[in-house]
Amino acid sequence: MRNQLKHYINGEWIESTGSRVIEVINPATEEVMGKISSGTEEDLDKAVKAARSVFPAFSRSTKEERIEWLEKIVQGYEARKEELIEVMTDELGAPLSVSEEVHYPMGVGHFKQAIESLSDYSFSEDRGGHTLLKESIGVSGLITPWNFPTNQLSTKIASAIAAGSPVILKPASKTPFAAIIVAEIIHEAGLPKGAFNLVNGSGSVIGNGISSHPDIDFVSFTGSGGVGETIMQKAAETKKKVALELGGKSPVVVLDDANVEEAAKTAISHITKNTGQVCSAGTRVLIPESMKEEFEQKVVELLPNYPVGDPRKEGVATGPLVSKDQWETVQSYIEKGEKEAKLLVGGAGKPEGLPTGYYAKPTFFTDVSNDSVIAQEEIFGPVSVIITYSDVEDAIEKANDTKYGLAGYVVGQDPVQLSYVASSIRAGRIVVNNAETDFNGPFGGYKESGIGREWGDFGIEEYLEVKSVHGMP
Ligand code: TAP
Repeated sequence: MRNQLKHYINGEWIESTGSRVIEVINPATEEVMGKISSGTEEDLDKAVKAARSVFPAFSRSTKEERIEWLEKIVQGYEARKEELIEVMTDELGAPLSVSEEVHYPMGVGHFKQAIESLSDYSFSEDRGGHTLLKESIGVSGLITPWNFPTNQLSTKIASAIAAGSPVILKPASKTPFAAIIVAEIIHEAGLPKGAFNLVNGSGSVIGNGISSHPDIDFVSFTGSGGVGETIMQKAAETKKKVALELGGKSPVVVLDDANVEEAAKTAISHITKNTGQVCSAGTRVLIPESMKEEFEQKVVELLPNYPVGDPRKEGVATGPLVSKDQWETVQSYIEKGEKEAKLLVGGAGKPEGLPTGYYAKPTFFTDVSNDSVIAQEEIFGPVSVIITYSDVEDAIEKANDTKYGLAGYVVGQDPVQLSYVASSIRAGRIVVNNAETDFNGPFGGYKESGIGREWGDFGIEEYLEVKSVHGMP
């Protein structure tokens, strides 16, 4: 059992002022793997006070000091790599290979990127008629989801440290233990007391408290659209800035010169990696009418190469969903899909031989209309829809016919068509032919996918205010 009933406030682990606890369930075994404290408003207040009191000094720390802290955090991450991988597998259900090849490098990658971004960053600029100063925004509240236990909080923490903004982190209650290890790593890195605080607890108490707290200047949130809306409303009371990274229903546009096998592999990997619990997953596959049959055959043929099973077992590509609630939500969408469209592969219920654990069958629907529920709503599970298009303009129109705009994917060969489609999709991140992730590429959404950007230079700027000084001596 991994119990941590304390919060990390002002440089030390302290008892909660409340006695309630939250049980954390391993989604593969359905057993309790540990407990955390359900923090109180008083706990949050203590953390805010600590952050507020270190703000003057932390916001004036030098670039070199910030780089040194970030470097020590990278070293700490590397030293605790194995433990982080195991914890993420146990609390989220990600296969060990996914924890090692996706979650771990993304977590540490943001700290490395912040070091690189900072090295070339200038917090002051002579703009002729005035001098521009970029200054820490103040105290930041970070609210993170469970689907990427270290990636989501690392991008926020790395950017905040780079900008000299003290933080209070509230990680998702379903996946708090990777965050606790990160807090221990940050402690070892020797940040000034109060610059980093971790308060565990429920969204309704700690998340809500962060959003409305008068001494918090900025809230960076990643999660569902509904909670994003609540946070914006709460933040409005004190006019604080918010950055919201919400969901998506991202298109994968397969061009008519694409290699069908590559296109099918791309579509499959979007719903099997992390069991489809990825905000930027490409879950609407747009294919030319002429390619439909061949593409469907390839999907059915290749899907068994991504086996579902125990995330600790070698060779498993797809683990369980994070929780019973998430499993039920996904099942209800699959049942809806069976009414709205044609089931190509997968379907409702648990995969054979996996009675325990929140496992779902990777599922593709075909003959899907872009205005159906399964084509418009974020399912956040291993479910994809195949939609046909007549020509590239039709593909672009359908790709953009969504309230979301987080990401888009294009698969094909002709560079002119690839770049035309990439520039026509209204989304914050486009990936052409499975290109590698650049940690300096801004991440965030158009439309209802959110407000603001994370990652790299743009991520740091979220934690900065700009000041124009006229007549600077
Ligand atoms: P959310 O409820 O949005 O949870 C995300 C974070 O917000 C968690 O830390 C949560 O705390 C906190 N929170 C909950 N209520 C809050 C409130 N009123 N004020 C402030 N913070 C609050 O996500 P979920 O329930 O875990 O997942 C539901 C759906 O959200 C998923 O099915 C998926 O569609 C979407 N989702 C999107 C993303 C991304 S990356 N965009 C990530 C996860 C989920 P607790 O953990 O304590 O509840």
